[in-house]
Formats: sequence, structure tokens, C-alpha cells
Amino acid sequence: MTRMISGIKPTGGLTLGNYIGALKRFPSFQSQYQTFLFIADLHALTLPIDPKMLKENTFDLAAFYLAAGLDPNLSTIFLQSQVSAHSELNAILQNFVYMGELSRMTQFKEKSLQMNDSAIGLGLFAYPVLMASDILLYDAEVVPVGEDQVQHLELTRDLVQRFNHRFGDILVIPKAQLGKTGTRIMSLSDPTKKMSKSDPKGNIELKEDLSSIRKKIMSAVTDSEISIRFDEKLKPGISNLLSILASLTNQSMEMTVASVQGLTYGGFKTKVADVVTEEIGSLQKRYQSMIKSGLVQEVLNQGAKRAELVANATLQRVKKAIGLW
Ligand code: ATP
Ligand code: LTN
Repeated sequence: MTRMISGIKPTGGLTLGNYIGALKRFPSFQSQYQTFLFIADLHALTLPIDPKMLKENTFDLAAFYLAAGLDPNLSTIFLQSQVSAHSELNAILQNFVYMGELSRMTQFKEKSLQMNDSAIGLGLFAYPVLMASDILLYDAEVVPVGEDQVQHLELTRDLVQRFNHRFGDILVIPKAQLGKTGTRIMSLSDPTKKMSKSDPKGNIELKEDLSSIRKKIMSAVTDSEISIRFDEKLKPGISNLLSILASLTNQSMEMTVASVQGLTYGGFKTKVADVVTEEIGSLQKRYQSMIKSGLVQEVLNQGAKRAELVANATLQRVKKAIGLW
């Protein structure tokens, strides 16, 4: 059966961008593929950390995986740090990725720009190597992510080709799987920037109060025209709200645009706010009941055991191919 893998970093409150670009889509793959979903807690160390927050965010993220509809009987849900093969393959693969390639990564450039030069860790630079290891350990062909991760997937594909060319047909070539809409949800306060966990003004957090979510949508930056159409360059704010609406209602962009014709910007925003608060409201209820259920820890323990079986087998195959004992 074809394998699918994806992960999210526990670096802060999940955003509507994370939900639309990744989380909401994960459960739909469960019937089609053998699915592996993990929490990229080692990747979280690439940014400044507070141990208590990291622990809380990790637990929260696992609860959100379950609340979003991941079924531990169908999906393997685990923590990256609990499967040591991720770190071991990372140590091997870092020798097959070049500094030049890593320095071209947009995510590294953007994140490091926001940091003091003396505080940029090697882990942030080498981030895509660990990400490649995450994917390759599971022989995954399908990787659902948002648009910002496509460059890392391309690097992974290049790495596999280089590795296989040298050592034989050892690793499987993965592919990024983007949604039809909502591949890059933008900030509500500056629709030319990606919605990010680190921008509380422009983001919507999945744990946020519904009235605060509504307020943010109603005051989202748009433009001074009156027409509602999808044009990311000329109308980034309106286009962003259209993407949110299309993604949450599972409708095409054409149908979504048609469904809001005749509305004022105020009416349109109200409609978006209704849909968003409805969806996040029910997600929050399921999240609360997951927390109460006490199931989260057990799901992660079982998941790590299952993931380890697959990951260790790949690691052995790689070690053998390159002459390690
Ligand atoms: P940051 O807050 O620094 O931008 P991040 O949220 O992008 O970090 P992750 O938590 O690891 O980092 O992202 C998890 C998934 O969510 C990835 O697949 C990523 O592509 C997707 N994603 C993140 N932000 C958005 C967004 N604004 N629109 C669509 N998808 C997104
Ligand atoms: N890099 C991703 C998170 C991530 C990931 C992965 C996604 C780490 N390893 C493997 C898919 C597959 C991010 O920053 N959004």
C-alpha cells in the first residue's frame, strides 16, 4: 500500500493556515494510503524553546490530530523524538546534502533574517536534512503539506536521486501533495505575508476564542474596491478570504466566487466568519473531549512502537547499502 507521511512542529498555537494547508487534509488520506503522522518536536528545537511550552504544545498538537479525525487504528501517530532512526538517518544523509543547496532554502532565509546572527543554530540550517530523513524512513510517496514546504520536498527528491545513483535503488522518491485551494493562507493583517504561528495579530489560532476569531476576520485588511473576485496580486486580502472559504466548504474557487456575488465586503466577511467559527468551534469541542479522554499518551506510545518497526528496517537497508555494519 502506498505510504503517506506528514508532520507539524509544536512551536506554538496551531493556526488556521496549518489547519487548511495540512491538518484538515490528513484524515482524508487514511482510507487510501498507509498513513504516518508525526509531531516534529526535534524540528521545534531549531527555534528558541521554552521546555514547558514545548511539552504542552506537543501534547496539544497530538490532541488536535485526533480531534481533526485521525484514527489511531488507521494512522500511525507519533513523536519524531521517540523514533531514534530519524536522528540516525539524519546523521547519514547530512553527508549527501550540500551547503549551497541548504543556503538557498527560503524558509532558512526567512527564519534566520528574523534572528540575531549569533543565535542561528546549525539545526535551522540543516532543517531540510532531518525533514528528508522523516519522509525517507517510511518510503513515503505522498507528503501533504502547504506551499511553503514544496522547496524542501524538491531538495528531498534531489537527494534521493543522488543517493540512489550512487548506492542503488534504496530510497523512494516522495512528492508534495498540495490542496486544490488554501495552499498558502495569508496573514489577516498583512495579506502579502504567510499566516504564521509567530504573528498573533494576523493569525487565527485553533484554540482562540470564537468571538476574537470573528473580530479578526471582520477587520481583515482588504482593498477599497467593491468587487469580490480571486486575484492574488491585485486583491490579496479578498483572495485570501476566498481561499479560506473555498477550503473550509470544500468547494472549487469558481463556485466559491459565484456563491458570494452580490454581497458587500461586510456581508462577505460575515459569511467567512460564520464558516470559520462553525468549523473551529466543533474542532475545539472534539479537542476538549480528546484532552479529557486521557487517550493521547497511549496513542503516542503505540504509534512510536509501530513507526519504529518501519523506520528501523529502512535505516538498516541504508546502512547496509553504504557499508556501515
Ligand atoms: P511558522 O509558524 O513558523 O510559519 P509553520 O506553521 O509553517 O511555522 P509547521 O507547524 O511545521 O510550520 O507547519 C505545518 C504544516 O502547515 C506544513 O505542512 C505547512 O506547509 C503548513 N502551513 C503552515 N502555514 C501555512 C499557511 N499559512 N497556509 C497553508 N499551509 C500552511
Ligand atoms: N518542515 C515542516 C514540518 C515537517 C514535515 C516533515 C512535513 C518536518 N518534517 C516531514 C512533512 C514531512 C514545516 O515546517 N512545516
